[in-house]
Amino acid sequence: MKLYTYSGAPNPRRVHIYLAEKGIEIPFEQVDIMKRENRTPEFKSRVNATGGIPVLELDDGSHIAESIAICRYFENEHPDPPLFGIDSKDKARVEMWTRRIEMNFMMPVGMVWVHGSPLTKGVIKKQIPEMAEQNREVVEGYFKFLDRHLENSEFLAGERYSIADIVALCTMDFAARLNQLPHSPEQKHLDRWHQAVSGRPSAKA
Ligand SMILES: N[C@@H](CCC(=O)N[C@@H](CS)C(=O)NCC(=O)O)C(=O)O
Repeated sequence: MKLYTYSGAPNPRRVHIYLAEKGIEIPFEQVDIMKRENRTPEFKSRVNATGGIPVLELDDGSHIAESIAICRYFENEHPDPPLFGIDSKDKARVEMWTRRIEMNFMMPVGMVWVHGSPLTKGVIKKQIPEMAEQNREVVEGYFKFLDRHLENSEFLAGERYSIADIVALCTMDFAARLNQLPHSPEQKHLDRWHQAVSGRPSAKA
């Protein structure tokens, strides 16, 4: 078993944090996405047809792509500590927040990255600066939404740290570090949460 990854990229980081929370160690193989190593015909035909990383290679030679699917695989194999919820309601809330963060938060941050970063300029056919600007506003609005939610909730899905917090942390750090989109320290509930999840040893993964 091994994980195809790229240090610093937000989607692989989800899996690294998740594995650190579980205390699971597996070998990694770096795939340099800036050099497009994940887009070679060989990688796409053998490892992941859609080209994204992370990808988990199992001992039978098969592959699982999509960061959340990889974490779910490990959740089934190593249920403790539970990071996808503990009962029907809790599991549904974790799912709800994970989907919200992926679709309503990571997606616009990704649009800022694709259409606004000099690092992606040579990769997409045409950057549309208006797309970056528009999505920047969506992200700023989402910070406010999260701040309001976290006023009454310790973690995103309630009283327990979960995969939803991992996905949100990776998205926020990606927004701040690579897209010049930090939250405001005046958003004190979001800031409290961010400091708490960043202070966990797993956040260094
Ligand atoms: N939905 C996928 C997204 C995978 C993805 O887009 N990964 C990025 C790195 S954060 C990537 O491979 N980018 C380079 C590329 O798409 O060529 C997941 O959750 O794993």
